[in-house]
Amino acid sequence: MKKMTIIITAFERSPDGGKGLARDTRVRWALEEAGQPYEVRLVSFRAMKEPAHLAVHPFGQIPTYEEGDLTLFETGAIVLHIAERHGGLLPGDANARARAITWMFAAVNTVEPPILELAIAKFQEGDKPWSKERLPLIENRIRDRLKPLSSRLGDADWLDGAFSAGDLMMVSVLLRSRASGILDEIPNLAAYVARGEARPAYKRAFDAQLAVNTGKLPAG
Ligand code: GTB
Repeated sequence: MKKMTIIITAFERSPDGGKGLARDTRVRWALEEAGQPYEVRLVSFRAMKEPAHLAVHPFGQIPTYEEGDLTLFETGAIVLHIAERHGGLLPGDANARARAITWMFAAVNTVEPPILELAIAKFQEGDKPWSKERLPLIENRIRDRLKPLSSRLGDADWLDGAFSAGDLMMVSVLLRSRASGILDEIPNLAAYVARGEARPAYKRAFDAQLAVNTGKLPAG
């Protein structure tokens, strides 16, 4: 069977200037871990809300994933799809696989919401009169998630045995809590994230998105 080209979408210019925080990085990382080549279609903020992109992503966001006649959105679903079809991201044992997928859901459904809330509160509501009082409340909600995660991780390298898509998603989510200083309050989680960043596949993904945002290399 002919291998289909994988095409993902990413910001034409990420608001973070290439710090790797936009969500295409986690998809690039999964593809790099799986050893799958991919192409990137860059989209502007305006193009994201136009019909052509809305046909691929109903909420007008990035990233998306296209492979032949399959189109996907939502990074959790995209990373799971990649992990299920290629080796290296999910264990072979059925129970271990289910646990790795559980960590993927925990990342996007339990840990990411307060981290995202803080970003929204800072960048979209920072000028509101109540903002200063609200920020510490959200920061504590992040701590309420990171502390139990830290206890569960303990001194292990990864959340459940070998590195998996669960770690890929969790590290990706935690990266966005670093700027607040909260990640560095918890040394074993900071080290966990650093281990993720040190993986060659992460570095390739990071460099690829950085190149787009600094205009140094073609998107693919
Ligand atoms: N739940 C979806 C998923 O996981 O795929 C969320 C997708 C999403 O939020 N996409 C964002 C987007 O397209 C980009 S990643 N936003 C444009 C819009 O909604 O109109 C979020 C993001 C954006 C910018 C930074 N940054 O600059 O630091 C970090 C993360």
